[in-house]
Amino acid sequence: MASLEIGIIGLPNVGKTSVFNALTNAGAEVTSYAATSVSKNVGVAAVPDARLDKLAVLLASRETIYATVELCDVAGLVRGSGKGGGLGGEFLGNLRTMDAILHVVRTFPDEDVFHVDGRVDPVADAEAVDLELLMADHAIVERRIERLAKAGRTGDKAAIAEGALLDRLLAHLDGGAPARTFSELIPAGIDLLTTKPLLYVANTSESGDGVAVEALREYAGVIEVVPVAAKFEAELAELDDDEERAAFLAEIGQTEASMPRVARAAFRLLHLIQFFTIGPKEARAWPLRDGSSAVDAAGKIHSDIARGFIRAKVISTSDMIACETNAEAVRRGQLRVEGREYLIADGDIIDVLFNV
Ligand SMILES: Nc1nc2c(ncn2[C@@H]2O[C@H](COP(=O)(O)OP(=O)(O)OP(=O)(O)O)[C@@H](O)[C@H]2O)c(=O)[nH]1
Ligand SMILES: [Mg+2]
Repeated sequence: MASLEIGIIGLPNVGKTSVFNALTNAGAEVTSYAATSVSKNVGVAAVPDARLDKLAVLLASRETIYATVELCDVAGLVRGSGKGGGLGGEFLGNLRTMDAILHVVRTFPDEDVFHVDGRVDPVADAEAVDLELLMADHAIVERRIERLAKAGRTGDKAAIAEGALLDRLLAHLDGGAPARTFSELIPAGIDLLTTKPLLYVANTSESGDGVAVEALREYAGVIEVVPVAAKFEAELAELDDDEERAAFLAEIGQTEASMPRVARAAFRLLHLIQFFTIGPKEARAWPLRDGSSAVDAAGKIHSDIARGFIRAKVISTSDMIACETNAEAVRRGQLRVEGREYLIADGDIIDVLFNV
């Protein structure tokens, strides 16, 4: 994966762009452009990590390079989009290329901010958007079933079997459940939206909107809900003074900005971990799929490093912080030598010896 791409969706005017701004603050590059009738914002957000900050201090690294997430803020989802055509169809098409969906739901009450239905009801809003995604998938599965039925009439056994499977999937969708909870394997090449990894962001007021967020959590079930006071944070993002920003965050009961929280949720959702490379030049974080080996990690850094992999020196972040210096880590025997099959753990610091 080059950079993780996350698409922001939600009803019109619920604060998607405010969430986007809150998440992509502090030097993040934001470009705004209009493509036909869709105007979208694309921004790269760094994923701050306190462990990497500490390591950079220990090693006196000149630069700290965090992992990044690309966020794409598109126009609001209009009812009926799921049926395709016009802005809705294009909008949903944009989503298909994303690694994950971040669904923004308004919980903040504010009579001055227009709501498409004239009332603030996070569960009804979330349901309305989820229903559009479900309808879009429904249309795709239905079209595929029609095509398979034609092939099936010529006696194509595989087409008949897939058609039967898709009939069951369609019934599942008709019951209001997303494709991600369908118990059978969905054939490759069917690009559905309700199989995409999903996170909810509750766009809250400064008070946190406890009751509304709890209701949304209940609706979301196993899917994570991350509260973000978007308007408040987007304003904080304009402050240059870190301490001042921290003080404002503390006032609403937060110890950190929302980006690390959202990023951690997205990493969990996508089964991603991070490993670090550190030295006097830079301290750098690399996202990696959980369950990857040392040679996979080497390949993230450079394909040559994977090809010429000899061995990796590995130490966990906590051990390194306890040891403070490489020399001490060696003295305590905590700098392990690992082979190409070693499974990387979250927070491993690795140094690959390779030969090209
Ligand atoms: N009070 C309050 N207002 C907010 C909050 N978040 C967004 N708003 C306001 O809601 C309005 C819409 O915010 P946007 O971020 O533009 O919403 P959007 O979902 O991107 O809107 P569209 O792109 O037009 O669909 C603006 O007037 C914001 O100032 C919030 O947390 N609290
Ligand atoms: Mg917007």
